Amino acid sequence: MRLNPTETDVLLIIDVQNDFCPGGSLAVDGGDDVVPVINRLQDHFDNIVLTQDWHPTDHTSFASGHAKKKPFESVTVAYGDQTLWPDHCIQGTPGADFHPDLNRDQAQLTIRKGFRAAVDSYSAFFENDRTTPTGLTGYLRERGIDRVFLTGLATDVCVRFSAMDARNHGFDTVLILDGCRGLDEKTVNEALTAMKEAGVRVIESFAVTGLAG
Ligand code: VGL
Ligand code: ZN
Repeated sequence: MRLNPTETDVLLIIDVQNDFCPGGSLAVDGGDDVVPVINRLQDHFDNIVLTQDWHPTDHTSFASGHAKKKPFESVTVAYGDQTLWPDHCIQGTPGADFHPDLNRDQAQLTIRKGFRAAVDSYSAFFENDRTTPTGLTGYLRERGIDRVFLTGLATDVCVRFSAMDARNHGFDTVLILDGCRGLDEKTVNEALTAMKEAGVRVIESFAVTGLAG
């Protein structure tokens, strides 16, 4: 069935940044493949919001700041477990820039997240302490938006957390599978199961654009 987004829908484009694309410090396999898919989708939406992972150099999620810790290990911080990552998306660096081919002319808002040194933020809605809002819920509500379509990177981290929070806030939530790529096959599958259980609808971009691939 063809979906026709209206003015009460938003396309949310999560973290399509150089560091998450091939050649970047936290590269997702095929991360740049989402760019043409997302660019085609944008013609079908009145409302488009970007997120940008935006960390200070001493960010708590960087393994480099924790003695004897390596990327992908975890530590306990004030709000619980935090996975450690290679340094990535440092404010003002090329790695934090959006992929150069991503069309950004139609986006109405960029939400930057993870800018507090002591708190990571995977979700577009809430930081990892699960209590600090980014303001996105209020923005969408005030604009009368009730359905969120998700695309971007990474399926198993920031896309997953954003989709779950969208559901928890009562938005109809749709994941556009070919507009997303993940870090790891196993955690991508876990993420898809968890999202579907939470009521997230999973589609291919074809359902919106009518175009294959
Ligand atoms: C992300 C790990 C750390 C993401 C951001 O965008 O999925 N993953 N920071
Ligand atoms: Zn990050």
